[in-house]
Amino acid sequence: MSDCIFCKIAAGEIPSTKVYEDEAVLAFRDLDPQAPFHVLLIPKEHIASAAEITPENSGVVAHIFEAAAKIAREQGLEKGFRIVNNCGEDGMQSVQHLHFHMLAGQKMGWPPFPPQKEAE
Ligand code: DGP
Repeated sequence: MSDCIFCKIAAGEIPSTKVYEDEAVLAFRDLDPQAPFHVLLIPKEHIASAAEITPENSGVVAHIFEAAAKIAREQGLEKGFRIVNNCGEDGMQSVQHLHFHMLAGQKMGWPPFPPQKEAE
């Protein structure tokens, strides 16, 4: 996808701080970190969102989770981490290329959204 920021990062056309790379997956530091450790894991192939995962392309998702476990070992994240995928408008996805946020270095909050008042 010629106008996709994350395709450009994967192609090396936009610089990023890489944490992990192999033939199918890239992990790089988020521009706007929300935790002491915050990287984005992306497939190099363009998949627009989690809603576009199919039997044909789902293998790369397993590959991304393997990469995350490797990163956790390499970066000393033995206390744990959180992986988040934002999908679509309600999921607050802002970049339309599948990505997983890997957050660590502090205790995470839950739930990840303000409590909503129930409809009366
Ligand atoms: P989301 O809101 O889930 O679509 O997350 C998109 C994330 O991508 C957001 O945390 C900021 C990050 N981001 C956007 N543009 C760039 C960029 O050019 N470089 C880097 N490193 N991160 C970016």
